[in-house]
Amino acid sequence: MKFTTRAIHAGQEADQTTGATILPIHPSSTFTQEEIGKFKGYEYSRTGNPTRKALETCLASLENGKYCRAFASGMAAISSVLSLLVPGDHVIATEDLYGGSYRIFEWYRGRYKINFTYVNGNDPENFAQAITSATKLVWIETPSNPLTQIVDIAAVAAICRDHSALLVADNTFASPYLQQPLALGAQIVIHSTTKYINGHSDVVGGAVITNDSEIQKTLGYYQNMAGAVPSPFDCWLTLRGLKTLGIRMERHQENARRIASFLRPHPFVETVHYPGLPDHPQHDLAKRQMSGFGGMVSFQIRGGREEANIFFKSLQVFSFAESLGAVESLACYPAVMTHAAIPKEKREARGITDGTIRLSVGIEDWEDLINDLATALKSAQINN
Ligand code: P1T
Repeated sequence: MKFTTRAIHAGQEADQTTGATILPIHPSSTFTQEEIGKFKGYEYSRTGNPTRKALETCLASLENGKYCRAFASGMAAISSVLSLLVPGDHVIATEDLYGGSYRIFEWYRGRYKINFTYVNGNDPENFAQAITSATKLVWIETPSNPLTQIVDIAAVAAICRDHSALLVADNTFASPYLQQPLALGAQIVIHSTTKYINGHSDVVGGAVITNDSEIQKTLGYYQNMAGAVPSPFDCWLTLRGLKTLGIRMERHQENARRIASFLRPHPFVETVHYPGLPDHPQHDLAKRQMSGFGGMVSFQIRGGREEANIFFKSLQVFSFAESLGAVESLACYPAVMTHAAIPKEKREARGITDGTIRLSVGIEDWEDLINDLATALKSAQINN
């Protein structure tokens, strides 16, 4: 079956006892057992829950994976993958990545003697240069947060294979609708389901998908042990959001394409980062490994914090807020918000300056979005 059919039906058959067409929310924390060791597949909701199971089945299907574990946040999903590491292991990560991922990596470096090397993800050769016999994981974000850099998943997967390292792809920006890293050779896909997968800014969640039964087993052990599981209601809301992922992504990227084209020649805009622009350095690669360019656009204004602040305060349709991937448009200031955990010199060296603005383009009418940006840019420019 094709993508949207699976998004609507996978893991969500009619309820066997009542015939309810829509999956019930199972809030029960516990499940009555028939006798010692005999029960209907569920014992206790930290370990497993039917509504969570439906979400996990659907997400595994959409990533073309065998297994999925859902978590209470994207960060909890990331923590579960880091539980595969032991002291002395080495991890290579893309240097453009979510500030919270950087924060937890640095925590692991300090506390657990795990070494991290950050590389520019633009060129697979950078991964080949950094890889050692101690490298256990290679962690990529593609498109990356916030500068939308693209990593060649298949090329990096081949390097990982040669060195027995696991390739982990954070697929949050693309969503499984536009990119499926397992098919390109990654062993693990993670998501902040808070973003496009849920799509309505009303749930925080995460997920890990894999085809490897050993990894699945360890993640399941960790999920039950650490207990950062999503509530049944959050799983249900996420499944509801997921049904429209395909049509939302089409609209997100159509609006993003128009906005990137509007920003590109604007006199107060220095650079625009959007993989759909023909002059994006990895436009051709994005075209090859993705089926669309997504809804995230970032840009540098010809100004700094003061001008950026005027821009944000002038917005009427875009909300000035963290997060991304929902139906409403959001504008964010990475230097102080999503990427504040990265020290200033490192952040600026990686291209996130006081003039960097990130847009999560929603599904509103594009004319209203462009008018909003035009007005806010004008206000910021006058002040410059
Ligand atoms: O916020 P949470 O659901 O815990 O997910 C963490 C996370 C993981 N990976 C990527 C690529 C992310 O962007 C995030 C969260 N990002 C934001 C909150 C943000 O505004 O960028």
